[in-house]
Amino acid sequence: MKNYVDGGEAILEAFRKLKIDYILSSPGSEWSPVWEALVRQKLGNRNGPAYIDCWHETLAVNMATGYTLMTGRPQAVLVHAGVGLLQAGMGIHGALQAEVPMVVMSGESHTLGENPELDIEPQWYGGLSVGGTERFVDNITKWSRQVTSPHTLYETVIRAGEMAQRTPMGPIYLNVALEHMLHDWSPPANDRDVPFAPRVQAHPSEVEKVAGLLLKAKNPIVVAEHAGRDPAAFQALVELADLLAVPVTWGRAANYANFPTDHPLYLGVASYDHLKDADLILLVGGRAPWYPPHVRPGRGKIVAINDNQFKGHMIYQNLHADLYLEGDIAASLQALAQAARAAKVAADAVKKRREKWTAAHDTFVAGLKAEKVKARSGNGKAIDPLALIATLGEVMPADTIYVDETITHGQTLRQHLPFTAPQTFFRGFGGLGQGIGTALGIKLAARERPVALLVGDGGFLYNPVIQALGASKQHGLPILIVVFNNRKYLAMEKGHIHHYPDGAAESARMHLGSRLDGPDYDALGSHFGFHGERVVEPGKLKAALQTAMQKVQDGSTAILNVLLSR
Ligand SMILES: Cc1ncc(C[n+]2csc(CCOP(=O)(O)OP(=O)(O)O)c2C)c(N)n1
Repeated sequence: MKNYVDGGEAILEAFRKLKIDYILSSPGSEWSPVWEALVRQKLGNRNGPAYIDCWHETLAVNMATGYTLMTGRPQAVLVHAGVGLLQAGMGIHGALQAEVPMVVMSGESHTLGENPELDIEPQWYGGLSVGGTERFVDNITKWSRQVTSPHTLYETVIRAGEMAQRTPMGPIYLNVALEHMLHDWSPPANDRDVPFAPRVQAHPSEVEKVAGLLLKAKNPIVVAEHAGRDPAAFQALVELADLLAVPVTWGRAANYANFPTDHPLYLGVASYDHLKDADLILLVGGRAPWYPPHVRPGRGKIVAINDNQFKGHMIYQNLHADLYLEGDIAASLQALAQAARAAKVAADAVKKRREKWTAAHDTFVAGLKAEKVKARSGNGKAIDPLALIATLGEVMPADTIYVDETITHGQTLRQHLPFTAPQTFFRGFGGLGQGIGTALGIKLAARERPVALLVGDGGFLYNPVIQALGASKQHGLPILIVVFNNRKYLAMEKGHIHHYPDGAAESARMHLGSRLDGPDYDALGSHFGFHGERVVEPGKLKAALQTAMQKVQDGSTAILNVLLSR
């Protein structure tokens, strides 16, 4: 056996130094140098990243995203040349939007068979190599470049991993020539352990300013849009809210569980009516909190607390911020809590505030309950989406991680499911079709917790379903998939009617782009021996969900195809 110490080893060694746990990949022949290095790693019993082969590139990127959302640690994705990169593009765009760090790589040949000393496979000549693949992903990555030479390969990968973790976090793409990977490589004389990116904190003087406003405020309120992505920030927000009896509403476009839904200061999702009388609004992890953007939600001062306030991946933002606390969200919230503890807080005022908002919380919860009762009391013929959501809330264990890829049902499930701990809710970014991969990546990071993907029938069909189910089987990642099946792309119909309420389509009830005659979603898992059930009757829903959950707990993915009334 020959030991090739080449560019493949350089890449793997860089991944090891970056403490990457997984290489998520969809294969291409440029990766034989890395496969060689991985096999040597295995034969030599060396520690290093595990390799996961995926049958689709979007899936590979989505799994990396899910894993990083749970752990905070960036992973590596290897795809094939320009073609694999195009397939990966959907996931890369989602990762950019979600500010998820990762290193994505693909390669082409540069010599194309013209170097007599290097016998390159002929496929690279004649179309597979397009040149400049980094341009495919230029505006959907944080940074994308070509690796300049075999001599810069190792440090370029290290730098990509380090850069990806810096604010704004995001995917970095490297186009690496096959020839660079086949080239001999000498490990650096002075290699180093690469540290994770440090947390960057707001300056104490800025904290002091905001703490001053907060302590003076009579009616402060928190809008938490992406606060809960970091469990530490979730906890810090609970602590701060508790300390000063500041109520919290999740933002209108929350993609994470931001604050416990059973907390007496919790006011619901997008409960913006309360903002009208607020004299201070703490916008925590704001991305697109107000809609329409130009409408200011109240007269109170707005303080935006975030690490990355102005998101370069968005074409437009209007935060209406009067003040910024910039830096790690958890650290900012902890510093505010510390300042509040150090100051003399008017206990009476805080007590009164707590009573007022606890009453508002109770009213809100009673309203939710009434909505659920109504949804369940229907005519008994069809399952109301809220009846499904209510049943999920009853049956699923408290530590369930929900991954949401529904559309018209999304706001209802955010409002009604119990999210009492951090990392219990994730909603993906970007286009449809990424939910299963994200859920699998989350499961890979949290094997001990139940993971449930909630997805519309339309959204489900954009996913690489077979490939994802294959990954679930191959890598032992059982998840529950609940298809919210209304036999429609309902959002398309609603959007059409919104713009043409009395148009031809609505008058004739002829909505193009809306009808969806999908397959038996519950049967798709049968190829892998997975459980599936089609649920039509409301009376059978609970038992079906319990059975499906039992199957998941026994190690099998389960698909519940629930036919809904709307
Ligand atoms: C990749 C991609 N293609 C198309 C769309 C446009 N789109 C947004 S919502 C939607 C309908 C989704 O249908 P479904 O998941 O069944 O949810 P429903 O609208 O019925 O609630 C479509 C097609 C998209 N967001 N992403």
